[in-house]
Amino acid sequence: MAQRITVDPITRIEGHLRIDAEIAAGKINKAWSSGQMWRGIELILQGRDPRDAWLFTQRICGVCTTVHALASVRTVENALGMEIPLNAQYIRNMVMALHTLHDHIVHFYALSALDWVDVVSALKADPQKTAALAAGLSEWPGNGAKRFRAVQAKIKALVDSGQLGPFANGYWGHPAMTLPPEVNLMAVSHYLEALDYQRKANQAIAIIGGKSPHIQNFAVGGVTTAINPDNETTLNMDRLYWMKQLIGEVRGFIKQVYLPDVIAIGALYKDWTQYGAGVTNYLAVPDMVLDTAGTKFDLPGGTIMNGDLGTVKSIKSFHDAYFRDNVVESIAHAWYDGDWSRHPYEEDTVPKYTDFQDDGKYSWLKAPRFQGKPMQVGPLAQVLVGYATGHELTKKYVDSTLQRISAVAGVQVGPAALHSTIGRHAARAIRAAMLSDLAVKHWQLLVDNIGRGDFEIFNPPTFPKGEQRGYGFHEAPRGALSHWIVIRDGRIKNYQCVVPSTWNAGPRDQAGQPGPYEASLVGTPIADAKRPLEVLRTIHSFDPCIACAVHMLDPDGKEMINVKVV
Ligand code: NFE
Ligand code: MG
Repeated sequence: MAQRITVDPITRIEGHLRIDAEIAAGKINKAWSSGQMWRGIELILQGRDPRDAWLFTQRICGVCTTVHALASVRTVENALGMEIPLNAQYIRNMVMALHTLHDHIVHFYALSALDWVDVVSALKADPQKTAALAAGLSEWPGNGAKRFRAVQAKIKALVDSGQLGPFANGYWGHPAMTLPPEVNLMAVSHYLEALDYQRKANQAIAIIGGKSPHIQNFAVGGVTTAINPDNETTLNMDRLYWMKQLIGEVRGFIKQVYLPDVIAIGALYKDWTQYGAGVTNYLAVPDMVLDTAGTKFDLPGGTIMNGDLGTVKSIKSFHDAYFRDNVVESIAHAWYDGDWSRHPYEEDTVPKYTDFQDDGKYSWLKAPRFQGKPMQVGPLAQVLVGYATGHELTKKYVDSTLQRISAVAGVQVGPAALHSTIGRHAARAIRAAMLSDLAVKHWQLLVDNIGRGDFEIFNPPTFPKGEQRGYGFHEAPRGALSHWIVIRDGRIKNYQCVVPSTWNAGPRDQAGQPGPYEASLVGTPIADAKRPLEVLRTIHSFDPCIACAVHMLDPDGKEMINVKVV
């Protein structure tokens, strides 16, 4: 008989996510992903000035704090047919890249590494051997035996005190935790260092964005970051070089710690390249824009269908009709009134809660579809689109990463292995490496442009009478994010956010097609139904953010059950 498990809430994520899974013969054969919170930001926007939308939408999330700001200003600019100055593009790109670097570091270490790394096992490691192993992976100066011994002493003090602090409630000693103690010790040491480096990325954002989280320097039409090399209170060379220093430090951590860790851990868990593929239709949007109109980009976007890289189709500009015309959201299984499937310009958001119904409505998330198909979004989508289109930077990092994984694993690991739980981690680390290079590049583009005497940052928007429609996208840390606006006489008539975690975590649609989380769990073995670590591994590999996905609050203060086995 099938056994049903409910994991509610999934922890180490933003927001409230419930996963239900049916297990038969030791494997998941059916799964449901349910967003358990609702916020209604889209409704708050109705009737407001479109120039304010970015400030409201940015509050959708405290994790991806910049991404809705960026998507929103692009959306209004698209509706008004505006271009923005080059400096504004570069400044927005720097915010985007640095935010992503911060986010990917936090995700790997704080939010998902402990699904793979057994903290308690690190006590058994030999620090000398750990240093030798780490030296074989990278030249990071923090990888000495002295440091590892100190980290081990810190873990021991925590364990002896009986208060594990951030490491409480892990599945320590779980049979699916198979890393050698030395790798565990190295990873815990890097977990602690990651806290410093994610902060440095945020510090760089604050220099250019006023503060972080939640930057203050965007505007419809550009940015409000005044540039004057001779003024102490504006963006000047002093601040730019401070940023450059921080970018360099973060880049060092990504190349010498994060990417090598993912390579080592991915190789040692190579079985997990066989699980978690789920939906292999992929969607990514282009980003790191290079011109005023949004027609040239440093990171490519497009779609791939059925895991076949030969089907790749590019999304080329901020005005791309292929993207604009093919997005819909379905509410057939979501707690909204109706059962329609509509284009975002035509949508509404009318909450209507029922209970959790396996075959009916069971989530606050809508189900986005592209040409009627569920799509997986995120770093893996962008990396695969780049790889399929021959994008040089992507190819360089994918090929070298797969070679290094193969060397550690002792078997040839090819690009097909990326369609998996481990593949999502590998792609995120690859994307972080690419963005650390691009942050340096766009810093230079900004400095060169200022050096040419261009201090322009803003084109004022004007709102004509009547109706305008527009959309804007951004490749956020969790994937393709788009906002859609209908403006009427200078006010917001309709505003819809179609968000990365909604693409990935959304429920079934009217045709019964499961979303990416749901599909990815099917076939996953579960060693111990009372401690479903494997569910966490695959769900965390997407980097869930439910605040983004449903843009709300749990109003009824329901009891939070960790795991319920029925
Ligand atoms: Ni709140 Fe966010 C958006 C999502 S970006 S984390 O948009 O999903 O990574
Ligand atoms: Mg929405």
